Amino acid sequence: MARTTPARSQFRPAAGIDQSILREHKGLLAEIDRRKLLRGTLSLGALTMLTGCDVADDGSVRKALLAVSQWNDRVQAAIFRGDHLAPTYPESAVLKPARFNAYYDVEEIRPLDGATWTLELAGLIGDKRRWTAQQMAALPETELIVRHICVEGWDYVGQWSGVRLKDFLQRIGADLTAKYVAFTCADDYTESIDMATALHPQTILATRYGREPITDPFGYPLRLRMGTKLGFKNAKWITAISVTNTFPETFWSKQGFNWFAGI
Ligand SMILES: Nc1nc2c(c(=O)[nH]1)N[C@H]1C(S)=C(S)[C@@H](COP(=O)(O)O)O[C@H]1N2
Ligand SMILES: [Mo]
Repeated sequence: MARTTPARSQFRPAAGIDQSILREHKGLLAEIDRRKLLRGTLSLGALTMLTGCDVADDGSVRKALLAVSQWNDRVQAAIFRGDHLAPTYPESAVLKPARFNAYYDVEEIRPLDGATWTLELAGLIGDKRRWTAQQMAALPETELIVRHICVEGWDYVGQWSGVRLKDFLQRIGADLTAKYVAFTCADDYTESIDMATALHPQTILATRYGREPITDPFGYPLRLRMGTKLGFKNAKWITAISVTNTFPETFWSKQGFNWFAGI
């Protein structure tokens, strides 16, 4: 499976998984599959992403698979729930400041100018007028204190607030029967989610963290935050939102990685 290699080492997928190595670890793979990691959508691409390391030699493959297996237990406990509501936490559990991640290092972020930034709306939306950062931050807020889980194997509880995506989509006259909502970011990142997740009560367009405006590394002025999706789905530095029935490929899906990544 050939794929492009993102710059940051933690995200570097193996150029390909040696089939004989996988055969040797059939038991572990079966175990991961039995637990229906990411709703059974685990692909080899997702595995390379989940392991986050170069699975070139036997030792690292075994370590990586064990890490995935254990991580899966943690994820199941943390977010895989029948009622589809992610657990919430007390304010005392919130990590401040939040923990940064992107597919590049924090020194390389390019802060956005909140005074000139506007949100572009596209696709199946009735009112496509642009929104300013001030307007977005003035919308009625919902607060989420949920666990952010990154597939690199770390997590933290964060406190994000902003308008519910469902309320925003209604306000702009979006077609709520459409299949997908797609996000374009100021870096070359893109993400997209299913409409059910877009309408989920724990899905917000966050403008604040710990009740203060979100700072540059964490997606100022607007980022997506969902209780029911893994870290990488939570697009930062959003510049455009589009509603569509055509599957919107994403930064990661284009490289063969798992798209749903949640409950
Ligand atoms: N635009 C953009 N959004 C992004 C990323 C990115 O590189 N660019 N990285 C994702 C990943 S992998 C994670 S874990 C979270 C990290 O969010 P945080 O820095 O707020 O903890 O952002 C996600 N959203
Ligand atoms: Mo992540």
